[in-house]
Amino acid sequence: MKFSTAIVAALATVAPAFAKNITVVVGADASGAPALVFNPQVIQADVGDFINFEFRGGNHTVTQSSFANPCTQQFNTVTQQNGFTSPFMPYNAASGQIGVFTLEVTQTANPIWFFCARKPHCKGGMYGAINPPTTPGRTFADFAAAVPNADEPGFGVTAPFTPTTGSASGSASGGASSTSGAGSSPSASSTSTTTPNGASVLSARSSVAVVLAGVAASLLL
Ligand SMILES: *[C@@H]1O[C@H](CO)[C@@H](O)[C@H](O)[C@H]1NC(C)=O
Ligand SMILES: *[C@@H]1O[C@H](CO)[C@@H](O)[C@H](O)[C@H]1NC(C)=O
Ligand SMILES: [Cu+2]
Repeated sequence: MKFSTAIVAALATVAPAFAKNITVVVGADASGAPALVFNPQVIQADVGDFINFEFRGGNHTVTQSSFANPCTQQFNTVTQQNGFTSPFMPYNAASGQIGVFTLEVTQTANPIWFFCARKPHCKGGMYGAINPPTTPGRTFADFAAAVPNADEPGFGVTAPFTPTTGSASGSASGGASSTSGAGSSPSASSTSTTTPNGASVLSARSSVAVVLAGVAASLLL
């Protein structure tokens, strides 16, 4: 039985009726054993979808990075905001208690790159993307290929990230025309930046949803 916080429930009430819940398992493999994974690693989501990161092993974060710096939390120099991050979300094997970190997708024009900020987990495989482009040179495979040589400073360190402004003439070939930061939450921050180069901007709201108790992990997987 899963319980969500009032914050998540409030977001859900304003989401489109067709919004999907997408589960991403963090920190455990298919058998439930601890592993340095996000599963699935690549997520296709529509506006209004909720992505629920379920922390089922170890002690990890999900933190927004950028194409240029796949293992560093982004700092958007235009909005002066950090990319999203969860706190450290430790799995409690004794109780079976998991943490759930929920993002609501508010745009699909720009990809959302993410990683675990517990060094050296990013280079160990804990990175992923929401709606990565198919533009050659900007794909998830390109992002993944950059990870081994990326800086990985660990939790709490940010890297400047400057999105290309929406006045650029080119539009993304990943299928997007424009970004609407359709704010459906009073606490939402959103951006409306078109990035022809496919770099990510802050584009999702986050909230920490707690947590359930007393359910055996094997039943959850
Ligand atoms: C998604 O999850 C929320 C919160 O648990 C729930 O209220 C909503 O009905 C779910 N939506 C769908 C389409 O399953
Ligand atoms: C999770 O990791 C953080 C950062 O190292 C640490 O502060 C926290 O105590 C850890 N939690 C548990 C339950 O191990
Ligand atoms: Cu981790």
